[in-house]
Amino acid sequence: EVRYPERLNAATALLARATPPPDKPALLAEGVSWTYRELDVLSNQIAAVLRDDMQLIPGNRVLLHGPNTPMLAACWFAVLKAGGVAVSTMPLLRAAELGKVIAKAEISHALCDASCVAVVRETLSTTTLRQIQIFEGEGGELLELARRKPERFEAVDTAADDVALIAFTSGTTGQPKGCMHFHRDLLAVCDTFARHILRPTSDDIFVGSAPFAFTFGLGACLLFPVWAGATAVLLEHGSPPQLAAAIEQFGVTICATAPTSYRMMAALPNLDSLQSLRKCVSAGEALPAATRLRWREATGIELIDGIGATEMLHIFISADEHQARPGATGKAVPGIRACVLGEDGQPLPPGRIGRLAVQGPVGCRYLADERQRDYVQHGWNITGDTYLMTEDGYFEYQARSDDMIVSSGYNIAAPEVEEALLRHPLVAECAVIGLPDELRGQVVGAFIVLAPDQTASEALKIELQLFVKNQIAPYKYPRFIEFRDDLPKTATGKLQRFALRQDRPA
Ligand code: 3SK
Repeated sequence: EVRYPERLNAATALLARATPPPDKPALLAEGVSWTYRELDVLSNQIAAVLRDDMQLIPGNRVLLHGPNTPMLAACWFAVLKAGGVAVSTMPLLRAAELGKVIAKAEISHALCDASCVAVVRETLSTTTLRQIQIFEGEGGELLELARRKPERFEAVDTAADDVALIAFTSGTTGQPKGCMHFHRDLLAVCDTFARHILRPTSDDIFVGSAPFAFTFGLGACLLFPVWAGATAVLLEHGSPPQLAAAIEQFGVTICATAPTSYRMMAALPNLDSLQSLRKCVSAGEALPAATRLRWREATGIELIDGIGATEMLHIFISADEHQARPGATGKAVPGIRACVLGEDGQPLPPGRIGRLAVQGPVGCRYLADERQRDYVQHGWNITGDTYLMTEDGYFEYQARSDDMIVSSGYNIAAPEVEEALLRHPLVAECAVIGLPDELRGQVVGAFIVLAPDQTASEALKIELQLFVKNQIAPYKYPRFIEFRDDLPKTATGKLQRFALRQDRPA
């Protein structure tokens, strides 16, 4: 296990670690190339804006809202240098969802991309948010203020165990859970998954599809490249065609995205454009063996599969390209322990199916949430996944243990979609489940009982889909809708989602 000094600021530690030549490109985007020196200087200047113009006090929580851009990355480093706590949020969130996060984390400050500022402003009257600065591409008022600051900034002398970020996960109930991670945790994920499985070099060029708000993206698109002194290509939209175009344009060597993207990229007409790739990480949803095979046939590259969790910050079970085994996610990443627990909470022998439990340098610390005691039991983090461990220590994924739907790498809480549907006057009852889908892993499926005397129709399905999209992030809308006369319930009236799953459409 790697030991970190008691006083540690992860932003300065990461930027200083790889000692890349100052003119080495750190961040690339369409029309933008920033060296390590430029990233360091600008994050110093933004840290000064936070402290001097926005009156940030160490420990204050700062909302970072926008798509992955070099400016958002500079802001992220700046928040940590200023001693703040970074709370990155998904760019597509609606005001009601963002409001819950701001309230829960008691966020006081925001650095926001101009493209998303309207939604942040909508939350102002109902939350603790008081100070907002906006950036726009490589401009905006934040940049203007920052450029007037000195190039040097004395980063706040944080403790290794001070909270550096809060990452939100929507949880099964749609009530967001904030996962607090320390400064040392940010280095620990580099010293486990990146050091032992990914093994990047400073010559690597990374790209990924996940926003920084999803810690899979934060690691793969920012922490690991900077830790290695490598280069990160930042994409505002990480759709498969955009990923493929970026791989060709920038000569990307390491790609990190969900299985759905690999399936879609493998089907693109010009696979030659992917030839610069040397390593590909798949996470966010279970990797079907057929996708692994299809990607290997298309590119000659063996996918590095992995499972992580927002609670654990990054990937804890994985196998590199040489150790990969189809049908298994991998082994516990060096530095992390994993086992499968039975109903009695005791480790099961190999070959038995049970709840995955993980221990390592990073663990779950929910912000003021009773669900902490479900996640951490007897020192083990219970991830909510069902697994089997083989005799030789490979973990084979079986299912999610809860009602979370994972579609194209997005986590979607079934009850949150139900709540949105139930607001429609024609919906009397509904149940939402994940339906298996070849392309997306799962899709959101809704079973709806209409109000009395209402008639089901295709037009009504479309209306309900739009209705959901207008309330919550559009990727959460039900792609499949079925109208029913009633829904399966227990004697006490509790919805039986499992009965719908068994009885799902082909
Ligand atoms: O979903 C995952 O497997 C994952 C991977 C890395 C970091 C975070 C998560 C949730």
